[in-house]
Amino acid sequence: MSKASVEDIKLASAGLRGQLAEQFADTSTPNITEDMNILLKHHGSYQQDDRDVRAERSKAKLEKAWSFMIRSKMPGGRISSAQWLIHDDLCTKACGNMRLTNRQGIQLHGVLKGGLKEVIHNVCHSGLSTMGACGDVVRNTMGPAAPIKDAVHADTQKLTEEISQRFLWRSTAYADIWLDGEKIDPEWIKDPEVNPAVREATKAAEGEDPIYGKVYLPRKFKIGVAIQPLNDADIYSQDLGLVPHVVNGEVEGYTLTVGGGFGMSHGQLSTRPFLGQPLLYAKRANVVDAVEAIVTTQRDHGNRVERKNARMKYTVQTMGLDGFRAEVVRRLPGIETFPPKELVFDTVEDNLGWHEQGDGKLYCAVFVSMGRIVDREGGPQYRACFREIAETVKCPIIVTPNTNLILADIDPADKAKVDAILAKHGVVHADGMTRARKVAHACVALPTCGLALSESERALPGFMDKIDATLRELGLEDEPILFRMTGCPNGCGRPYNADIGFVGRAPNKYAMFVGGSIRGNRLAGLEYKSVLGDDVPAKVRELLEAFKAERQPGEIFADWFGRTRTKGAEPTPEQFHIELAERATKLAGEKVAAAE
Ligand code: SRM
Ligand code: SF4
Repeated sequence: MSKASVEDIKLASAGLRGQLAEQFADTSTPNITEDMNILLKHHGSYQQDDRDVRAERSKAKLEKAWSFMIRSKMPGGRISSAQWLIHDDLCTKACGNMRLTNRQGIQLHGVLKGGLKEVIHNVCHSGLSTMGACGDVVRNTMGPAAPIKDAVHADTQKLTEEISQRFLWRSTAYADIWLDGEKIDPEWIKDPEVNPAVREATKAAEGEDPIYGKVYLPRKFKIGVAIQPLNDADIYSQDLGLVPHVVNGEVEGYTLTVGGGFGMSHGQLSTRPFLGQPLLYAKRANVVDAVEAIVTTQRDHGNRVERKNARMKYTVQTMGLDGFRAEVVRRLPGIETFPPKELVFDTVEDNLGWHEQGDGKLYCAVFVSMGRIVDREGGPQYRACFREIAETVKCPIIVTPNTNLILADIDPADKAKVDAILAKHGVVHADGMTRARKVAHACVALPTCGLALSESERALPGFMDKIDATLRELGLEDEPILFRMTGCPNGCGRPYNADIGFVGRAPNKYAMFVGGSIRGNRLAGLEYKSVLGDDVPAKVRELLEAFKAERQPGEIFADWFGRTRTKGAEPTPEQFHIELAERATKLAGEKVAAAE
């Protein structure tokens, strides 16, 4: 029997229900079937196994060490202290720590099958949700992290919440499976803390999902909002980016960019990263409808045969930007759209340290190494530190797109208290760090990610120690240079628009992409196909030395590279389209052969 496709599995799932409840009720196995894992993603969880022990368990003829990763969604990264404490408590059900994600969410790893329901239940009771954190739907919507109290920041945050609410999948399955049917049960529905969006979505749907239909989207869909000149949500990497246009201090409307996305496969030219392109400008009142028109265009025109080419970036390439725009506009009868406004960005960096937020209060953006909230022996005690802050200062908390944490709404009288708690737990302010270190990020990779080809989160700090030494030696410690790493070409660490991106190929081997930009608006090219981990710092040194020698006064790394270098190999659009067409023909042939 041939394996069911993801499309078939979604179609047969009855609102993403499948046999999840039955399989999680079965205590005789530590895992679920691969089909159900596909559905589980839409509920915000992945089945994984501990890859550190995979080989030794296989040798001993033992089953893989199965567990589940669970991802909480919070638009714009906003989480209250009470919600933080619930997540911190849940670490005991997981591997003892949590991971801030670069889409401003939180992941718990290592949750056992028997514990997953309790974890999801508690996340929901905290007022957040895991619905649609993964899967072929609109994911967590990213937004500007800084809690600046002005009309523009208020509107961008409101927009992330409106989008999140509009695009939650609708089905009673979520509540039935994880909340004991509490979907319409007084206990949790009456809980004032419960996210109203989850409540509405879980009780609403009998029958077909009004936006997603029966087969949901062809692939994941990512949305981010950024306020110029700070591109912290990295909008060009998103399927859909939104940038407010401000008139007299108020948001008049948003420019929408489409077709960004980073996943690729090494050596397969029909897959490649793309940056988003400006599509149109819409007045504020019409923005969420315009987003829906884009999402449904992708729903109806995206590739449902080849998942490798199913992201909206390929739909935009295949239809052409003008063709795509025409289809979106056709879906907005009676709504006027305009040419996009010009967009100018400076950087994707977080503004670390203490700042005024505009209402007499302060916020403090705290550096978290690789986003891992863990108590390290002899190192920062992140978990204990943020637990104490949540318990005693009780401030709103924000996860940034660079996986740092912002403590918001701090009374100036409490600044010393917060500093004392940070210092007590060895969580130092980033002042002494190189500027490159403050923004460097690596994806999770080993030991939990099933797709990792090499180390990433566990490797980058070591790489950066050596790179930092070179930066200091060359007097470049305050230069904005964006380093990012991923353990495979899927690009979770967003390496393809970094100044320098390391992309895992095999254990201790990385492709090096160079020539993106800290502004997030240029793609890097493949400079070195495969570099041994030990040789990476020397390759970086060569680039930094050349930059130091050749730069013009005040010129940043990205501008120096753009002025003096031709980027390494990157498939031209022509090559890409030829490969894409060849692949489609091959797949169609295979389908006919299978049917015969
Ligand atoms: Fe990702 C798959 C982790 C952001 C592109 N990503 C995965 C999985 C779930 C592996 C899997 O499919 O089995 C990883 C789980 C590892 C683990 O053990 O935790 C994973 N991705 C992450 C996170 C945690 C990395 C991080 O350092 O924070 C990020 C979670 C964000 C969130 O809260 O939702 C994360 N992933 C990204 C980004 C960056 C972004 O979204 O801004 C990208 C590139 C942008 C894009 O989507 O194009 C990204 N992840 C992928 C892909 C490639 C998609 C593609 O179009 O080809 C995969 C693989 C897939 O979907 O088949 C993937
Ligand atoms: Fe895993 Fe690859 Fe994503 Fe890293 S980039 S988390 S290795 S899928």
